[in-house]
Amino acid sequence: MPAKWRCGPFDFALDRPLVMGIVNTTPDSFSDGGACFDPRTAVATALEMACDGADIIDVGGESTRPGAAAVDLREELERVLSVVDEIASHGICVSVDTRHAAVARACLDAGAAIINDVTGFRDPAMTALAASCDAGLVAMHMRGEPDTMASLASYDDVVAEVRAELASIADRLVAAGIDAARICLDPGIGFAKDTAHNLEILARLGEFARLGRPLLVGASRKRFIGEVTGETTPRLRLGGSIAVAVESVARGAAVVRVHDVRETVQALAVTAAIEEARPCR
Ligand code: HH2
Repeated sequence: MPAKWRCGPFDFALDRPLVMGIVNTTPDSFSDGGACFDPRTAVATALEMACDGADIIDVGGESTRPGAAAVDLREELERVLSVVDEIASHGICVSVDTRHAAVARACLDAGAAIINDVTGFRDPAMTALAASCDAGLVAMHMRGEPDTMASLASYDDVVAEVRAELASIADRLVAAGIDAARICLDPGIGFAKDTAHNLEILARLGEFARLGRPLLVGASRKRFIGEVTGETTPRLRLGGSIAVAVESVARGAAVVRVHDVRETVQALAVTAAIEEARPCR
């Protein structure tokens, strides 16, 4: 695993897994149905997550679930900007989850240290912005758009193809002058992947190590956990979400993106202690 992930003023030594807490300032996210739509609740939730051990808070103002209502730029900015500003003012590492360069730019100015782009910096304006700043970058794999991605979930070898597509995203970012040490890659669980694809990616996560970049896994409360367990309420998928976080870290993930920070931090601490206690490591 690479030794470091550079994110503006935050330099993460990747000697333990990082936990990224999710704060969706949306009325319609699949996982929490608007729990943090109110900016004061969003900030309070983020501060609580930081106290519970989150290393990064990921703030998003647009749901990417299939069928989500489109959000115009002004609305997205209004949802995220004051929240990012307030959380960052507490010295917390904030990531902005956006596909839009104008939103990312404003959030960087407000103190965000990471841009998390589910489209893998597909928009040239996003790549140009990334090249002009020193923020950390999360480049996620997806195909198409949230509304079309399900029809593009067709692979001969999902791991080989997603890995190759992530490699070409990383190459494109480096060719644009971006220091590779700023780049974190994400296979995009649930984005243009069905349940079998998600499970195979998780089972073979170790094969992404050859990309030479830290890996982020965002599986928390996602539909495939419901399909495996029969649990239809996203909020009640905590057990499955923790299982995925623990298994992802065991297979080399550097960052897990989760809704339930306190429980995930606890699970990872116990797993790490068990690993520590193993003789002849
Ligand atoms: N998943 C979601 C959103 N952003 N970013 C990264 N890097 N990786 C992910 O897997 C990822 C992401 C979707 O989850 P959520 O934010 O909980 O839901 P919604 O898009 O409905 O707001």
